[in-house]
Amino acid sequence: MPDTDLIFSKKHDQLKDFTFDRQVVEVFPDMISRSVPGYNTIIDTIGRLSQRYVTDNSSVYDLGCSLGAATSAMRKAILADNCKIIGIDNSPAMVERCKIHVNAFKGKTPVEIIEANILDVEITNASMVVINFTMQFIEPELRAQLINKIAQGLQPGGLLLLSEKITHPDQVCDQLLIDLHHDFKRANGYSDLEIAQKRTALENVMKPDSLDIHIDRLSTAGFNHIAPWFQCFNFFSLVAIK
Ligand code: GEK
Repeated sequence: MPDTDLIFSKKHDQLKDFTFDRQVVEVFPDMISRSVPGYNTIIDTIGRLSQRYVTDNSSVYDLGCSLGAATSAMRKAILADNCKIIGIDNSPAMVERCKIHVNAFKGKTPVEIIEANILDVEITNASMVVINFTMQFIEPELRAQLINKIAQGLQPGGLLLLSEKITHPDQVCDQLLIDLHHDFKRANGYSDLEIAQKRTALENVMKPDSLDIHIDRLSTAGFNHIAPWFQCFNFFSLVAIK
């Protein structure tokens, strides 16, 4: 059983910006599954997609891998030979714990977990790239550069899986989706105080785009086939094929 996320359960006099530090690492599996609608479905689907799209002699990237949930799902599912999975995260505490999680299982596909900024790493010979709820933490003006780099590093026919929290351009719909997400968190045991304090802590750190902006950015980068396959409230996941 993962430790329960109680980080924002007490009133903080001064809220600091949210960071992926050791305290977050301790409760991360509980935090993400109680906060992100459809998280487990998305992780399962990443595994299924890797079985279909990962090709022999290629690389697979998990950008912002946290504790390696997507990496592990792909490692279990990949059938192709002579591939490797590269998981990248810039939080030292996440990387340290991720290595322990990943090394606890053996699999035919080797995994390398690297501590780095995903903006700085090279992507080459990739058949699949996953960026699962990480782009929202990248400065908006740097997102096109990241997507262009992924598009260039993917083989023709390669697949990008992108999941993000989104905003809705219509204010009424946006507020409704936010309210429904907060209801989801309340139903999963978070109090109004926890929801409000986490929201404030994330304000300067997480900057969601609209679905249209994501799709435009992917088309401009040269992805020929784009399909949002999952949406629940203000969270979505899409596949983009080069
Ligand atoms: C999962 N994908 O479980 N470079 C590298 N890592 C980064 C950067 C960056 N510039 N910015 C943020 N991160 C995971 C969940 S969590 C999503 C992803 C969430 C990392 C950050 O350290 C954290 O581990 C991850 O991106 C975002 O499928 O918590 O909402």
